[in-house]
Amino acid sequence: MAILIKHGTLITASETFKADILIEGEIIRQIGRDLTHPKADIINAEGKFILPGGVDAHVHLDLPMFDTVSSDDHYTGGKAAAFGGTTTVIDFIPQDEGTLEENIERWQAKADPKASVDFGFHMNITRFDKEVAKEIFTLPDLGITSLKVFTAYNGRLRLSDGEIFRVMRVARAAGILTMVHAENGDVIDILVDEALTAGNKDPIFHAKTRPAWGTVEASLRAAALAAQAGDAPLYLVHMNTAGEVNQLVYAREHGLKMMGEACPQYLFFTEDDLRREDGAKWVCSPPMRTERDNLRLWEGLENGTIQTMATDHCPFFYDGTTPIEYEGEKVAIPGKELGKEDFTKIPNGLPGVGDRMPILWTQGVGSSRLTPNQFVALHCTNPAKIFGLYPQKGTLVPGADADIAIWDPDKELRYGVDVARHRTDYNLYEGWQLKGIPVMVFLRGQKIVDGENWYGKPGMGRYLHCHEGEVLV
Ligand code: DUC
Ligand code: ZN
Ligand code: ZN
Repeated sequence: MAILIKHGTLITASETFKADILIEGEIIRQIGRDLTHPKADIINAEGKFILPGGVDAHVHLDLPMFDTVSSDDHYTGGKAAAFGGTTTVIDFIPQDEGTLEENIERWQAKADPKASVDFGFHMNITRFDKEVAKEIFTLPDLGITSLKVFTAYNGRLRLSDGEIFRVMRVARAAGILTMVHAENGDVIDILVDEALTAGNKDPIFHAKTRPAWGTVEASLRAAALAAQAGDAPLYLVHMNTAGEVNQLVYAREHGLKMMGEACPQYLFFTEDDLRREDGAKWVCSPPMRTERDNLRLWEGLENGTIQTMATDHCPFFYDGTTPIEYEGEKVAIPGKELGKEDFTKIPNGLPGVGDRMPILWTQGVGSSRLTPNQFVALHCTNPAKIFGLYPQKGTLVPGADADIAIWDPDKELRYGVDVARHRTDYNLYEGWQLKGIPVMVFLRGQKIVDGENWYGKPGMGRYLHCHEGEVLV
């Protein structure tokens, strides 16, 4: 089976050029001018941009939280991703009971039959001892070359500084990248207790009890631990404060291999959104900050201080008591209403995997803040390189997987929950006017999105063995 995409303008992280693309089976066979093939299906992409399928390196699918579960699983989340031009996601495996390998097997058993786009895994390390240290060395053989540690969520996910230091040393020796969630867990717990005692239970107190200083300080702490761990490579997830951008610059000036990840929500929203009547929709951790933070994060993207754009996709229903229609069925999953009386009970997380590329195209490329090549670097190529999936993923080159998004730069639409395909009842970008969206998407040579139509299936997504990644600093 061959497909020939003709007359499109290809956009990679470094070049923009007109060419045809020949897909044979699952891979890109040829890129060049005036390509022909006797049997290929021809797609005329005149006037369209051809982008590599996006790589979202930070999603949470089917994640149990509080008394519910995030509302996109590996099928529905992959479908939403695909409609937004993303064909690879990297999901986090919680470290529950048992060995790391048992945890990975359990998560894989959930993901495999459902996945509708290709997927890799990061491993959360939230419990650490000598056994876990040994097991970390086995992760690369299982296809996992990144792990995440937390400086917050005391008594649940957090490791002590000493444990993080040890994890970083082991990870470095094993060729594994350490990712860090930077907040100050001690301060958060004290402020949450005080807020509840004072009867401050509205969503805004989610932001007020998780101050930006804690994030800035914890990001520098993580950098310092990485330095002392023998210059362990470090990846700062979901950057949300101006100060983190400064810490990235500082760490690099001191020769550290520290990279950073932005997420759209921290570019567009502030804690004022949590003051709205429906503020629970914006509750995630870390929380929204200020306009100054938004701007500094934009600068970090524009000048290359930040390497990737991911999402931290972890959606919940706003009103999980009222069903939505999803693929012809009524679906309701308990969500944000669980915290109606108390912000600490609002499930943390937002939809975003499908929004990432369309929103950033309009807001980033459309406003000339980002070039189309920077857009591809941030959304496709850099995450693929950092997490060891390049050049199979994240670029347009002969031999790569034929993961392709055909982009119509002129198409305008009003975005919102009815357009985005997340399995939830709201969208953060409701009513936003967009120009430029993916109109056809291929996963390893199979057309999975064509306009409004979905051709993907559960189980079509394949588990990706991540290799040791590149340090992009
Ligand atoms: N933050 C969230 O808001 N949700 C999932 C995990 C995380 O770190
Ligand atoms: Zn996190
Ligand atoms: Zn996350």
